[in-house]
Amino acid sequence: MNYNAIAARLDTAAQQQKATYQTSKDNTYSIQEAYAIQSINVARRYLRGQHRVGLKMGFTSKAKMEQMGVHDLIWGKLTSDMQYADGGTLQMSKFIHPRAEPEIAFRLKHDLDRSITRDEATEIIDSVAIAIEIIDSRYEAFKFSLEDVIADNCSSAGFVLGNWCDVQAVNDLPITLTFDGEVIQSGNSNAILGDPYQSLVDAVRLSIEHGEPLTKDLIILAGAATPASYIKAGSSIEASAGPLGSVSLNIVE
Ligand code: OOG
Ligand code: MG
Repeated sequence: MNYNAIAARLDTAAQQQKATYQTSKDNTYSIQEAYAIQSINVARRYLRGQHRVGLKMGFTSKAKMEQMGVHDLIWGKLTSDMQYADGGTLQMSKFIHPRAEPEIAFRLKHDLDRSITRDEATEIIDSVAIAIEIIDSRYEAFKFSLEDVIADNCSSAGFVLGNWCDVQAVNDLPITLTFDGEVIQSGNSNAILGDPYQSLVDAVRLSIEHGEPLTKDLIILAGAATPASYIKAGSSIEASAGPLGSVSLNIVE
């Protein structure tokens, strides 16, 4: 398998907004190989001057696993070009077939070179926020195997953060996604691994296992508590989660 060629094909698909075929259709590859391809894929963004601003956890809820037909926790990188301002504008033409999902975000208080326990989770962050993640699979029809989606940097394409709030319990919060004021998705934060802070614990563990320790100020998206919904030009989308408030994006052509 030519990792470089697969990474280049996925990166080009993202840059040209043109979907590509699933590598798994004619190749068997391992999760480990898929992460090796993801690294090359993301490194191409770094070479273009972007930098790592965070990471995102995927398939941390049953709702997401069932929607996409895959059943394992995955993680991808968030780069500087993916971040949008709250209330800002997102241009559909920069994406292939983008979907939005409501998420919870954490911000790291300091560098971390070891795994943490659940009890330590609230001590390693300085804030929490509501977020919207924009995912945009580079595969045709938004269909993939677990290896395919990992190689594709877990569909990472965009994100927007609400106001940073003081560290607090984020359990049992109602989470909703609205399009033009209409509720499109609703769920509960406990759908994220039974406890959104568990997603943070797993993010730290994965970063240590992969030899890419996390650093101060990195953002961690805990994974969606609800299925994702396709967005369309002309709408205003908003996510909210009780005390964390809300965050919005305007979608244009
Ligand atoms: C993969 C990304 C999954 C989440 O929050 O579970 C994800 C996808 O669904 O395309 O971001
Ligand atoms: Mg997500």
